[in-house]
Amino acid sequence: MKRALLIVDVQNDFCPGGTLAVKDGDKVVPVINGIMDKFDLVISSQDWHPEETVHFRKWPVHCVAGTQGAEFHPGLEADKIDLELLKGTDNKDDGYSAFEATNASLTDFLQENNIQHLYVCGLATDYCVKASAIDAVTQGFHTYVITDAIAAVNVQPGDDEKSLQEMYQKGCVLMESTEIQ
Ligand code: VGL
Ligand code: ZN
Repeated sequence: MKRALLIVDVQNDFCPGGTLAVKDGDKVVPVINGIMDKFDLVISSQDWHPEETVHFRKWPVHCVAGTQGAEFHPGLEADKIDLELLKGTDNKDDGYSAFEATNASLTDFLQENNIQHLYVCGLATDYCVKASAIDAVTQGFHTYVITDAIAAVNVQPGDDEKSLQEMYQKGCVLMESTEIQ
């Protein structure tokens, strides 16, 4: 049984002080650092937008490719990442899911490395974590969402709970980091 950790969008702009800061976004960092060594492979995604995109009609400008806001949170142990995916690079769509990355195919990478179990953490619960986890389970991967290693935008209060429910309904397993063997 081989398993991989997918770290979604742990980037400066989604952390306190960033342009699309998620409440407690930075709190996921030590939790993620503490579990990275448990996995055969570690994969990250980064929101990597062009300066002008339809995405910025609904969101403040964030994670523009190559800017400091698009960098990983400085506390993340990024040297342990085996594959860095970039997504949201197109100017015509949101690109929420790590499976929509444009620099590499997550599906191909998982298949080539015989990964059947994908553990998802990072930011934000209600957008990119949700989209990535649902794509993973839909593609047939055993998919786990690490509930103490995610944080939500919560445009509407309760979006976090709704998102967890939706992921669970689609077949994702919800678990805490302490339950990972
Ligand atoms: C995200 C809103 C806009 C995310 C990205 O990473 O969840 N959310 N762009
Ligand atoms: Zn974005």
